[in-house]
Amino acid sequence: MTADQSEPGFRCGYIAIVGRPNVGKSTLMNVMIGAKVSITSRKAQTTRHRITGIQTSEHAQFIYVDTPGFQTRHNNPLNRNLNRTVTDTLTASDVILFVVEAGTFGPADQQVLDLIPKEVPCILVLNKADRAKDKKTLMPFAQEVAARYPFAAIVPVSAKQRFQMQELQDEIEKRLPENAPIFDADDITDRSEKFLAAEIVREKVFRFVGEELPYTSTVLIEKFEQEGNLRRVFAAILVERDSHKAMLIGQKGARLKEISTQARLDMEKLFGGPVYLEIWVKVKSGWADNEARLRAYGYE
Ligand SMILES: Nc1nc2c(ncn2[C@@H]2O[C@H](COP(=O)(O)OP(=O)(O)OP(=O)(O)O)[C@@H](O)[C@H]2O)c(=O)[nH]1
Ligand SMILES: [Mg+2]
Repeated sequence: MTADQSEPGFRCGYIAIVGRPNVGKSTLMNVMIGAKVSITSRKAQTTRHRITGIQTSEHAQFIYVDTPGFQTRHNNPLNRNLNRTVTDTLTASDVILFVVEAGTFGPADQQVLDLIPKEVPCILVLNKADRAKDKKTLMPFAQEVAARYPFAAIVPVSAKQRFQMQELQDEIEKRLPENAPIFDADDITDRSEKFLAAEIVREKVFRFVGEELPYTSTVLIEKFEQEGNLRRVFAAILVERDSHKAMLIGQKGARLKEISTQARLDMEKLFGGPVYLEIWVKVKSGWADNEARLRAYGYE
């Protein structure tokens, strides 16, 4: 499919997805664009970068910008970086999706709401509506949150069950400015395969290793080569301590093997070809506490 740049009335714009950690922002973006470009997990603070996901229809191009969940607890350089990413994204967007969990609104949600610039239309998205035992409770909850801000629209959804995705897209589309498309019609992200490969490995660390380790580790792609359809990826997982290295590797290397296999399968699906993946675990303490190092690891 190609987007006709000369078509009158074509709409194109940036849609920021914001909210406190773990409300389902990344899951929502992936479903909206129909591909998994942003990693997700049960644990809070999974997303660490601004990630663009693009979807083009006959009449419009939707450029979603997934952001890290806004951090309210630890004031370290990594979290300050994440929060700056959220605030920068908000002012540069045409529409904002403010995502909350249907039925829950707390101080962390309010802190994000306080950041939203009044001049950008903001849609309240009540995600995880599948979890509401009694659907009748959604209405009063929506009204309670709506009293806090002049939202342009309110849409209950379930990203997981693909519920009301079209309704949400319609609400977004009518608020996008008339513009020619910025990206090619078949682009799904502006991120490189190398970046996406690192993110996929990081997701598996979140999924397969205990509570603390995912937050004190990061992933570097040391080499990314392509030969025909085959990608060769050499990744390093950086951890703070020797004990973390042992945890990642597991008994007789079993855990690292599981991480590698799952990461490779996801890469093959996303890149559409075979992947050879090697992962090494390296101890490098203090990587998250140093601004210059963070920049070197791709944090803005
Ligand atoms: N029941 C239910 N769970 C959902 C839904 N959407 C997302 N989740 C789950 O919520 C958890 C968090 O999802 P993410 O998409 O990683 O959330 P996020 O807001 O991007 O989180 P951070 O990047 O950490 O801020 C995952 O376990 C998802 O599977 C939904 O509609 N219903
Ligand atoms: Mg996320």
